[in-house]
Amino acid sequence: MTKHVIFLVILLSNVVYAQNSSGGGEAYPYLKTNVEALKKFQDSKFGMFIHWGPVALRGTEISWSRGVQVPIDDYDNLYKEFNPVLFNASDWVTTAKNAGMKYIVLTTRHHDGFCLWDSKYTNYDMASTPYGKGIIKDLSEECKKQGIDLGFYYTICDWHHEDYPVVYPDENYKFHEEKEITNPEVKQKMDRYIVYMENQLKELIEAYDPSFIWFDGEWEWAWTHEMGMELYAYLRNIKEDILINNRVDKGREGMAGTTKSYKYAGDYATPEREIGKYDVTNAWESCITIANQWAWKANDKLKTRKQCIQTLVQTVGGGGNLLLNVGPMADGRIEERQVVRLKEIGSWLDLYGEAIYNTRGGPYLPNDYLVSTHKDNKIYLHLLKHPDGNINLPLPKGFEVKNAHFVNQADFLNLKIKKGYFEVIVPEKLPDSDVSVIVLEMNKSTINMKSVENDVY
Ligand code: FHN
Repeated sequence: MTKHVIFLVILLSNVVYAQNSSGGGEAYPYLKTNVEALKKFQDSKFGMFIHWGPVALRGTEISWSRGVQVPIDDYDNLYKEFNPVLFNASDWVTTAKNAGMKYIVLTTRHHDGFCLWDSKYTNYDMASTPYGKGIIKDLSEECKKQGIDLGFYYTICDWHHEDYPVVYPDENYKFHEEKEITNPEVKQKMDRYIVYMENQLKELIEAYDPSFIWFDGEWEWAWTHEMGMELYAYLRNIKEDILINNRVDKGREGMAGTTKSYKYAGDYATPEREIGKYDVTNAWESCITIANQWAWKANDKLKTRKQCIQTLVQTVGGGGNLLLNVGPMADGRIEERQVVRLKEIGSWLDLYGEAIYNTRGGPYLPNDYLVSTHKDNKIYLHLLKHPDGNINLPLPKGFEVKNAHFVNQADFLNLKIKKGYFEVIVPEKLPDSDVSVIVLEMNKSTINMKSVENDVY
């Protein structure tokens, strides 16, 4: 029996299956996403992405500037200068909490191959820097202390590792090249590289107990669909309720991040640098930068408070989570202007978080001025701008609107109930300059409410 079949026999006995995710893909059709873990992830809505490494010393993009803006030899020796003496796990976690974020995903190893923990399997890691130790233990302990979930970004492609066959930069580099590994020596090295990854991932999971593994770098020819499904099953065998994104396999559709079909492994989809398409059936999470670069860059252009809050609302209203990225500086601090921006988002969530956390997207499909979420017996209408008039919405079958008011305001808004739809009379001035939220109190629970396909908006 393969190493995972035994696991499957155990798994079939006692795990609750998720409804709408593939989990193990076609090689492991019964290895379904853990539904409790997925529910907690989807309830959390908002996380902090952190891209960090010795490259912060140069302020260029992590991995992609290696051999381009920064000569390879210079880049690969940055670790010898890397001494983030101002790194403080409590500062990072508190900054995330103050933003209203419920989880953190850290780049443990990006395509440049450098490891942010003291790994038994390489010396190209934090233990070899003047700082002399990993940062993940402190971060993991602080996350547990503050009730924040922790996830690990882990790249499949590693342009520094001697056994990984694809290099970047290269004039012939292609993102999506179909190529078989025919050379026996390359095959042997790739097999050895897969063992390296398995060993490191096991090391990370057993030592620091992450809730998610956030794969990336799966697009290159050396990584196959079969390898992806095996790696997914391998990880679920180590920690049954761990969540693994769809970049473990080859099923995502580019930056849209959606999964082509259930034949591919992964528990949630990963749109990148864009708000994912409306999908309230399958779990998804948009990863978007608070600035332009993933890694820290001096004076990088920061998104405004309104852009950040509207991005969060549009992501959640579409049925997804938002993973908002910060790039800490080489000394270990998150720069003050990013801390301030994050706190501004947190202040909005202090007022309107009930319309975000533990909700699900819809039932009304997003348009240019409105997205919606729902929870318990409430529908929340998030106004991205004034609708220039009133709001006319179809009444979901079997439901009645009992009243409508802005969140945190007692005064009811005027409602006109008509046949099959209703009109909300919107005052000229909206209460919030970023996003105003109207709550509709319904006659019953909205938990099984279907999306409303209708253009009466
Ligand atoms: O190449 C990476 C990039 O540096 C960054 O990590 C993003 C975040 O998801 N993913 C890849 C680009 O798609």
